[in-house]
Amino acid sequence: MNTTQSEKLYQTAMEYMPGGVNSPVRAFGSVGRSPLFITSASGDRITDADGNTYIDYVCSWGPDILGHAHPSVISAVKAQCENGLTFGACHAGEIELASVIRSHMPSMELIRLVSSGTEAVMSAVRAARGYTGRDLIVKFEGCYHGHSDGLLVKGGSGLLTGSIPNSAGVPRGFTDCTLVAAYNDPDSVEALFAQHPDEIACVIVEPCAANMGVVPPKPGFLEFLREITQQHGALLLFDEVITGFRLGIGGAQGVWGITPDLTALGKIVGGGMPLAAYGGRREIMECVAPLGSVYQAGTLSGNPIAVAAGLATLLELEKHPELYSELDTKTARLADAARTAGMQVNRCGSLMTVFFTDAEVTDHAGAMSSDTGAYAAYFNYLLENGVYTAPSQFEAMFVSAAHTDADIDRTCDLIRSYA
Ligand code: KE4
Repeated sequence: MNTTQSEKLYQTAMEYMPGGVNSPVRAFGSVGRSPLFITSASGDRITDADGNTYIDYVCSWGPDILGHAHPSVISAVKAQCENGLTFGACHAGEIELASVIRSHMPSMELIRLVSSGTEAVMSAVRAARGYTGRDLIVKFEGCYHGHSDGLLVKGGSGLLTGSIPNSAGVPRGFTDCTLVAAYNDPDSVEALFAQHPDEIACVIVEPCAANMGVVPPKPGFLEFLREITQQHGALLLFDEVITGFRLGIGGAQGVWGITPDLTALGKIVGGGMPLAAYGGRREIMECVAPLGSVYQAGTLSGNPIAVAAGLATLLELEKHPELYSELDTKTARLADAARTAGMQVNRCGSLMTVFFTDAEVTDHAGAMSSDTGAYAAYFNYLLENGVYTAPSQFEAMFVSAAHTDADIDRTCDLIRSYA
């Protein structure tokens, strides 16, 4: 496969951007090759600077659930562009998008639009602290919630101590209020509440983890989190940046029938444009400025172009409810092919990860036991054969409505023939 142009572009990019990229995972560091530079995408295909076309299972890390360049989204964005790109003022589209979001996630009684998942989660955590008057938060090892300082942590020794930063540039004090539990391990959460009664503002969780590879919640785990937070006056914050509108039109909270106090959304809700959102119970969100004293703001929050893309995407999802069962069937076929090839597979709806380990992966430790070198070889085998999957073991494959049966079949054949 000729990737000469991408390699040239990469060399030049490194003169301008750290590692030549604007987000680390794009650097292909863990799969041992220089990154592709993409020039165009349509449906379930992307094309790189050398003219190579791939069946795309990254889907821009989730936003492209309809496939790339969906006509309805493109026309909505083009139409809005003619009216101006940004006003820094209120516009009716914000109301329409917020009302569509709330119609599918009624737990989000009040909603604030922002520009990235990181911003959504960071702001929701601040709202939780402002509302409860408590400082501590609990997150789970292996879950990723964006790059705000207090969430760039790894478990302290034995998990019961304050966390330690897992990024340079984050002062130790910024993570002292972040406690880390083990995903799918209720005892680790019980222990933190026992040690810090009445001090925990919220528990933040990916309702289906997808940043250590896909690790679904064990039966009862989310219900347990709902109960223990209610018992202790803490809030439950669902980070649905990936699962929102992905697992169903009502997100993970719709699939499992759990009402969180706060939700963060991203990716699909912006339809491929920089838009995310957080929201929750009215009395919590009424703490947010200008109503309340929790400050949060953004020049491009609720940007008209991003709102147009997000709204067009959600309206398409509403028009085609059958899409979710079709996504489930397509992804189940990919999972079956991977299991036939001897891989460990975790799947939740149209999210999937293959692991190269003998043991079932149900938590961070299990994910870390997988052979990342074997994953890199698998990634490159698929890429050389025209299939672009996540360039990291600890990410997810995303399937879109645009993935044709022929392309799913072709991918399954490739996976099955991978020995
Ligand atoms: P952004 O700031 O990247 O829009 O969203 C942060 C975020 C928050 N919560 C969850 C559950 C997320 O998965 C993310 C971001 N996801 C990664 C991929 N796992 C984005 C890709 C990247 O970092 O380049």
